[in-house]
Amino acid sequence: MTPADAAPDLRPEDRLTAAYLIVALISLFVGVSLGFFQALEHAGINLYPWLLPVIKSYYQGLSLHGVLNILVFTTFFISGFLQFITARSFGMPLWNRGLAWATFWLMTGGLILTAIPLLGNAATVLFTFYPPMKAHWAFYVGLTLVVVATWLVTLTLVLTYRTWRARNPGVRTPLPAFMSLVTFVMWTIASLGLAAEMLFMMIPWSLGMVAGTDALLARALFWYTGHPIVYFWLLPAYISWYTLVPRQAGGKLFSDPLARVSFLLFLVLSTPVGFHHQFTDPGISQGWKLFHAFLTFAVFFPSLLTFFSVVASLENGARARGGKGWVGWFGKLPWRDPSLTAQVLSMILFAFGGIGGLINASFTMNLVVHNTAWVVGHFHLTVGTAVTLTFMGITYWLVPLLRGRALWSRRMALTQAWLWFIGMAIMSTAQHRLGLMGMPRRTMIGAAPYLQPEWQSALHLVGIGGTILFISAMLYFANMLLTAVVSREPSALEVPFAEALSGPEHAPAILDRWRPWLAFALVMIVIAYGPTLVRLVATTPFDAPGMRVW
Ligand code: HAS
Ligand code: CU
Repeated sequence: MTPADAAPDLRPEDRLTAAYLIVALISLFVGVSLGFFQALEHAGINLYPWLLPVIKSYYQGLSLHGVLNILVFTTFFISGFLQFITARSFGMPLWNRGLAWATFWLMTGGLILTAIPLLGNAATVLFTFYPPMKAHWAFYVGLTLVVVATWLVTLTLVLTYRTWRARNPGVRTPLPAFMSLVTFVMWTIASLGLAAEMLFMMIPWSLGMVAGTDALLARALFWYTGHPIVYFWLLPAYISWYTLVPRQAGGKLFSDPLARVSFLLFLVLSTPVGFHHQFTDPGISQGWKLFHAFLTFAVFFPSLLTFFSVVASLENGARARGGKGWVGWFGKLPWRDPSLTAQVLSMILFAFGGIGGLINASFTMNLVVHNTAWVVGHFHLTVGTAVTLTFMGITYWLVPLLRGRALWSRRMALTQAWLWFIGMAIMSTAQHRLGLMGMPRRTMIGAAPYLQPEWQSALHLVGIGGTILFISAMLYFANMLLTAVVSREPSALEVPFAEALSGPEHAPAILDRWRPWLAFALVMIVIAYGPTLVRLVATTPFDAPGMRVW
């Protein structure tokens, strides 16, 4: 064997990732298309009669929009991307390709099972599916299968890591693989709440095996998972910002050890904060809510570390390209590269999303914004931009790499990224303002008798921003489709892994160990959730009957 062919063939991993991306992008396509109708509805243009008989109501569309965009698109994209990144950064195939493919099919099977009642208007319960709204059992079972499949992805990553570790004792885990592992391990701990809600409450209840359920316990279990899930979406974007973007910007990562610290803090702090979604729920003591508020401020910190690292790395790249001045270097970033442009634009909006998050988390301030359009503005900057636009930016190199063909159009991609940035800036600013004026979220606002005249101008901006976003999305999907099907120019891209100014050899050994951090994470969860969950389980009467409100 010559050294050249000693490198393992990772094309099977590429095909697996491609399969995940196809499902992810189809889901996103349907999801964002429905978002367009919502934005128009807010601007006074009700096109829902056109969607009959497929989509029967605003709320059915909104349920599909939420589930497909933030549960399905994210989960499939992340599973495909992180398995790819892990295999590439270890330079090794996944532990067992049969298991990896079986996982993909299980996840897809779960998605199909979820989609049937959603499309049939039997699960119009929004992505949070709060009881006593009751969906068809297939909705809950399907989503549970998707979650079980994500655990199998964790298993694949862990076993791949152990194989690598056996061959490389004493070596620091490569940063991209380390971060991928942290992401899936964090998610596996975090998803236990959702799994418990499904297995012990929603599934038996929807199958008619038990007569009643309980809204508060279900919400507590949901948000146990529902906050850390946002970091399950965000950390893969951070993986790109830390380990790929610095190289794309022409520079190096500021510090490898600092990046590890940030991810380990997410492992420890992501979960014990879920009550910040339940500040207004009765039945949870103020003291525990306040404790979760403080821990939310703590989990803000690793994002501040990330802000610092990413700006330092971008600056390093821009200065290497001749950038000068305190802020002038920003213009010297390679703005003609759509992958980099999309991701840097997503960071800028995320800075504002983060500030809004702090306002949400501030207990008493939350009373002003809770359940208003403000929250919708917040999460369109975070998951709708930091995550989605970053993932789009990643596909601008990843899809050409997987397909072996150049991106169909660089200009179209650049236009797309800027339109997303502009459209989202307009739409989300308007949503924040509407929230402050008291406009509720999750409401077919054009049909609301209490629609206030002073909301109108901002509502029009929601429609305009939403339209720009829709155009951006269509440019994106066209470019992806043309790259996959029509593009003929060969491409020989590599994964743009970045080097670090301060490399892994500077990382203390504790940053490459698992047990202490896992133990710390579990202790935090037991402290933050134990007393409340034990009390709720012991005292809850489980007597709420199900309702179909649609
Ligand atoms: Fe959030 C509600 C608090 C981050 C998603 N959030 C939501 C909901 C979603 C969501 C979907 O405490 C609605 C759920 C529902 O349906 O009810 N959120 C926070 C806090 C953070 C935060 C403190 N959220 C996210 C992320 C999300 C996400 C990330 C998705 C991916 N959120 C809340 C709270 C609520 C909430 C309450 C409940 C509200 C309610 O009443 O219902 C923090 O993690 C944010 C940290 C972020 C930063 C920013 C760092 C910036 C970086 C970019 C660098 C920029 C560069 C560019 C380099 C500290 C890393 C240069 C910059 C220039 C400006 C030039
Ligand atoms: Cu949260």
